[in-house]
Amino acid sequence: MPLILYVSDASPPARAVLMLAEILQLEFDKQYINPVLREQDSPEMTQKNPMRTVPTLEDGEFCLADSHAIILYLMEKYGQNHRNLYPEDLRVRSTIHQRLFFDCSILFPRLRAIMAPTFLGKLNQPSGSMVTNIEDAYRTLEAYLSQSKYLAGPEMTIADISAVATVCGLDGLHPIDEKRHPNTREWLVNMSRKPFYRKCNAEGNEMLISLLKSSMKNNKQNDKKAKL
Ligand SMILES: N[C@@H](CCC(=O)N[C@@H](CS)C(=O)NCC(=O)O)C(=O)O
Repeated sequence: MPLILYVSDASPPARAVLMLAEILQLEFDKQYINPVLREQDSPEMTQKNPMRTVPTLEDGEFCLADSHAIILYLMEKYGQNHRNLYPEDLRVRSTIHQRLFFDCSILFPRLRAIMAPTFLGKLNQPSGSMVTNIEDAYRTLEAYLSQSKYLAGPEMTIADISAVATVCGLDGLHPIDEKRHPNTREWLVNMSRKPFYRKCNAEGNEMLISLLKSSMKNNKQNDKKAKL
């Protein structure tokens, strides 16, 4: 039975899974869901994933939500020949887990805090506190990346693949200042040159940024009209 992945090209966490799948040479039956149209709220999707988010993985009878959980599942099940992406050393592995939780609990929510109200027509530019939160996340990234070339050590791991899908979106909205965060900028440039990034992430990220910027512009015009 083929693996089914419910995705949206604009979704950063969906693209993180697609980048890993590209490295592992996994084939999916991709089912496209448009989160802006709330297609994830259908009864069928709600049953598969009560959180109603993309990506969602279906492997036979088994359904799994959250890109980080999906990435770990795919690594355990299909990653035997790519152990460098998820080394067995306890401390390295624990650092990888912490960086994945950092993406899940800090980085992505700070991008989503802009995405959700923008697509609902309620935001015409990131607020001061949104920008402060993004800068705070960049400071943490910079601290990690001043210790090592990649997020969990000298080699690229699943932590980098997961985080880069979010960070490129944040950078599109609030660019990483090279002077203040030189290691983060260098890491992003390095990651964005990798073949799996070009194939599975670059276009979707551009689509997300331009969609967000055009929605903000529309929201601004609508605000002006409402005030007339
Ligand atoms: N932590 C989750 C976040 C998933 C998520 O929020 N995805 C967005 C699309 S980028 C979504 O499905 N949003 C719909 C919603 O939250 O209702 C993951 O890593 O998969």
